[in-house]
Amino acid sequence: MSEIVPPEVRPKPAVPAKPTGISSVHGSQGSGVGGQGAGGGSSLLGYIGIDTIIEQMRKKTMKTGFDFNIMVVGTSGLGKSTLVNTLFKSQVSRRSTGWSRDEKIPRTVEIKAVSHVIEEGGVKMKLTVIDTPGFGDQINNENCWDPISKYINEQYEKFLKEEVNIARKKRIPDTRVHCCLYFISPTGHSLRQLDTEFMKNLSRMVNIIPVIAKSDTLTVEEKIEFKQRVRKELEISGIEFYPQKEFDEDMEDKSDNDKIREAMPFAVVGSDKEYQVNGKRVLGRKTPWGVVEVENPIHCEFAQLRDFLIRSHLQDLKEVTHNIHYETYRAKRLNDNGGLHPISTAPSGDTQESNL
Ligand SMILES: Nc1nc2c(ncn2[C@@H]2O[C@H](COP(=O)(O)OP(=O)(O)OP(=O)(O)O)[C@@H](O)[C@H]2O)c(=O)[nH]1
Ligand SMILES: [Mg+2]
Repeated sequence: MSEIVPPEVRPKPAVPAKPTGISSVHGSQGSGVGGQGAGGGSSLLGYIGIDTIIEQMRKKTMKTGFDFNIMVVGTSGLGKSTLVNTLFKSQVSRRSTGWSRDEKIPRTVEIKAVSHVIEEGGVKMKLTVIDTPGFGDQINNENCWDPISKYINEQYEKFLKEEVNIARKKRIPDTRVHCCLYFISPTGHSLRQLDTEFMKNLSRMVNIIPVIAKSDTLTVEEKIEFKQRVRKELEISGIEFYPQKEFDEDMEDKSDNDKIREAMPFAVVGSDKEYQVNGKRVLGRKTPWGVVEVENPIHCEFAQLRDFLIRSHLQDLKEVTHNIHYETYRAKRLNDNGGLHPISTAPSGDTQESNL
């Protein structure tokens, strides 16, 4: 990734090698030149400091920060905008997205990106959530994914345009969609044809993460059964959702990702309202029989989804976006363009600028 790649080799290392006084190591082991460094304490098997790359990368990332962009899509009224608010108001940032506490979230009518720069432990992340209008309530829903795929491609195009510039920016603002949360209606039945078609189309250009919306409307058994059915139907339809099996790098990766794939699609509940439960303020949905707590893993899988997106797979989502989805777009685009001519972009509507 542009911002988290190892820093270039420089004459002076950012982190001093330790222990000091190690001279360079030439030739094969045991050639007898050890112990010639200043202080005489080094040997051929002495510490070189390769592991300091981690510290160097950490420092670099802390300085530059990084972008992470999540898009929410799905049919109308499934709680997409609510979940955007939930993400920002939950432990991700404890901030609000602009609606006041009692304001009702209006129906989304255009693609809208909301960003917050979140800082933790000295690391800055610009989290952008791209909210999209719900679809599926037209008589003809054919190609209803066009505005979404157009937006995704526009961000690739913007990045490509910056990359092929002769005077390139040191850090290209990354507005590319790193993952797309696809909201599935909690019907308890099957996926609708529109869902499978939509996901199939989009999974070729972006990381798709299916989620079951409004899971508080399902009983525990219904939820388990519905999740199983959705997984099966996704497999039958050949929809590759993230983390894609073909990109597992080794057995450890495969075993970790298998567990996640078996837990998907995460059944979430969204809310931006806070209630007092056992002396603590929690985000939740108040019902006559109690509060459904959004961040309580016993009540729903929102916290699991958030940890998966941010704590365990953020870097991988960015890498798959860059190395697979963007690369596919880039290769096609340069091929179509003869690979030589300057590329012109149409103005891309609602876009974001990095303010990191
Ligand atoms: N039961 C339940 N209701 C929810 C949940 N999330 C949102 N809602 C309610 O569902 C309604 C629609 O929520 P929105 O967030 O506007 O849905 P949307 O998907 O953004 O809708 P569009 O913008 O029309 O696509 C609101 O009344 C929300 O309060 C949930 O997890 N469970
Ligand atoms: Mg909405």
